Amino acid sequence: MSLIASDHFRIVVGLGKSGMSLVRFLAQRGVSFAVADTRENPPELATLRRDYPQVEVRCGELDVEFLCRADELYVSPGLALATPALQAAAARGVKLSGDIDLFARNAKAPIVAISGSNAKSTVTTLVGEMAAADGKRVAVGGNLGTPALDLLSDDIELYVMELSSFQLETTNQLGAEVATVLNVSEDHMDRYSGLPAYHLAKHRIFRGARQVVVNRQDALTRPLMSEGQPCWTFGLSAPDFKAFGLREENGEKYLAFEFQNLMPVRELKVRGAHNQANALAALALGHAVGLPFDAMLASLRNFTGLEHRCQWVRELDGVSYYNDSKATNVGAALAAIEGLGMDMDGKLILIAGGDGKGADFSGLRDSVAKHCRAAVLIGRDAGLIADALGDAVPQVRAGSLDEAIALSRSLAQSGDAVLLSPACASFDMFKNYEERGQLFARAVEVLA
Ligand code: UMA
Ligand code: ADP
Repeated sequence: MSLIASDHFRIVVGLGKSGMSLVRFLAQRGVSFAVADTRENPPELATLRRDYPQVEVRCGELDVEFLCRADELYVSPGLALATPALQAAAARGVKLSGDIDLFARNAKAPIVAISGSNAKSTVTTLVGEMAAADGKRVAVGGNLGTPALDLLSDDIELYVMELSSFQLETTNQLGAEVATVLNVSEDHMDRYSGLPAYHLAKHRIFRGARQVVVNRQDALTRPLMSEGQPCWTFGLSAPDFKAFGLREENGEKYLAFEFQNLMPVRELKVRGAHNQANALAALALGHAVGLPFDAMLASLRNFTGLEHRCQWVRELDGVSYYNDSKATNVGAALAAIEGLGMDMDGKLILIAGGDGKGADFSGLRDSVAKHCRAAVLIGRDAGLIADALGDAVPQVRAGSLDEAIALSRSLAQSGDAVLLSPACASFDMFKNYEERGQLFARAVEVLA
């Protein structure tokens, strides 16, 4: 493989999962490329050196002169486009793009594209299960699990893609069959100048979409510029034309499409109003790509939810314990507090805190006051959450997750629930949210 600078020379910037999928993709197609990463020892360095020893790699601070040898940079999602070296290269005419653009150009089957601040993984998984239940050869991935380029195959009949705002920043033309932004609330404020910039990144998902799905309860999910495509909506209100929603009849609440009741809500195994919204969103997306209702409803009946998302762990002394470690922002924690809080007679003991990513925690105050008996705060930004909650509920600080669990147990009364829903990323105390959730679940399981 030639690595000589030419009109067709690319540089893969970032050597994590996305970067390594780009390397495999470009190498298979005989494209000339090199790799750069700001880290001295990026995660896939050993794999690259073993499998592609001829590829030039530059680790450490990005060198603008080196980047400018390329006509196009494929930038990994973890690296902000605002990074000065990338901007300097762009100013000198180097094109910035990413793996999702390449994926979109090479995918031969329709794409269901799903973004949003919360519920992406849940809805992506559900739509994937619905398509599989209909016998479709479906590939599911993106921000969730397998990087997009590793999913490409001529056999696939449908791609169901979870896309983050980071991935969408470098996506110029997706051309999805149906695209949605499920909801918009603050997240990643350490990377964006504010909510408008984050919102704009998410809305790139609609570029070239043939159909769109919109959340009726969140105006920020409407495409900023309509291209006149068919628009399906979902929301917790009663539906009318082209809409999915909830309808109550004879004391029974149903998931419904237009004027047709599809299935009683009580048949869902997942709890909370937010999960009813997620079921409706998945139905809307599946319907847009022609999945039949019987297969979709069968998947909904079987779905028990994903690990670390409001997952019931056990009951002890009349107190239930829930692991919602995936609640890494305020919007997700609010959905759990309200979703569980409205569904139970007792109160919640909320365990929250960690790396707040620059978030404003004041939005938690009213829901915590309404549904919580106490808040147990952990991690780097415990103080910020404490200030935001003020006197809404009694608060205690814990130095570790184990201490937080012990304190929560002593504060809970029979009929209450202990909810780990941190509203923060985990990196100040744990490897990732999975480790935080697993340690919580394990510690709760061994409580005597
Ligand atoms: N990094 C550097 N220097 C570089 C490149 C990356 O320091 O030159 C750092 C980033 O700041 C980041 C870390 O390395 O902290 C990983 O970044 P990456 O772009 O190499 O990440 P990948 O391993 O390619 O994983 C990415 C997604 N990660 C991010 O967007 C941070 C994964 O989503 C995704 O599963 C994977 O691509 C495959 O598509 C994870 C994630 O946390 C689950 N996503 C965020 C979220 O869900 O909130 C957006
Ligand atoms: P994402 O992939 O967008 O992070 P997940 O499905 O992994 O979404 O869920 C992340 C968090 O969001 C979990 O804590 C979950 O309880 C919460 N959540 C799930 N559905 C919703 C919703 N409709 N609105 C707000 N939060 C939600």
